[in-house]
Amino acid sequence: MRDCIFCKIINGEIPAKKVFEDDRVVVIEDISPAAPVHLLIIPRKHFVNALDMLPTDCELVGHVFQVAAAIAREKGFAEKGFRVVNNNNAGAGQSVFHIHFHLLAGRDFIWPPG
Ligand code: DGP
Repeated sequence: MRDCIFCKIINGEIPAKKVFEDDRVVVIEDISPAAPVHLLIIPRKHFVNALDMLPTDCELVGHVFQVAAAIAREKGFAEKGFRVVNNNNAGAGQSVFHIHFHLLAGRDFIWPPG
């Protein structure tokens, strides 16, 4: 997708600190971390957000959570706890309109989120 910052990161046109990638997702460090661990799990396929997904995309969403859990175990914060957050549209805090999932860890979190 032209002019999509995450498509450009996925394609290597814009640099980012990649921590994992496979055929379906790329995981990068967030440029503006909100926790000691703040990663973005970004599907390679461009979806604007959850409203753009179809039932045939369910497996991809499951894969995102598998990747999140694998990273949590590998980096040692699985037992302490971590959060996976997906913002949909501006009112919920979405600022980049290519679907992504925040993986946050390394501090205590409050509920409900702000
Ligand atoms: P959201 O507000 O939910 O759409 O989250 C977008 C996140 O993307 C936000 O935490 C900041 C991050 N971000 C925006 N631009 C860049 C970038 O160029 N590089 C990286 N690594 N992260 C970015």
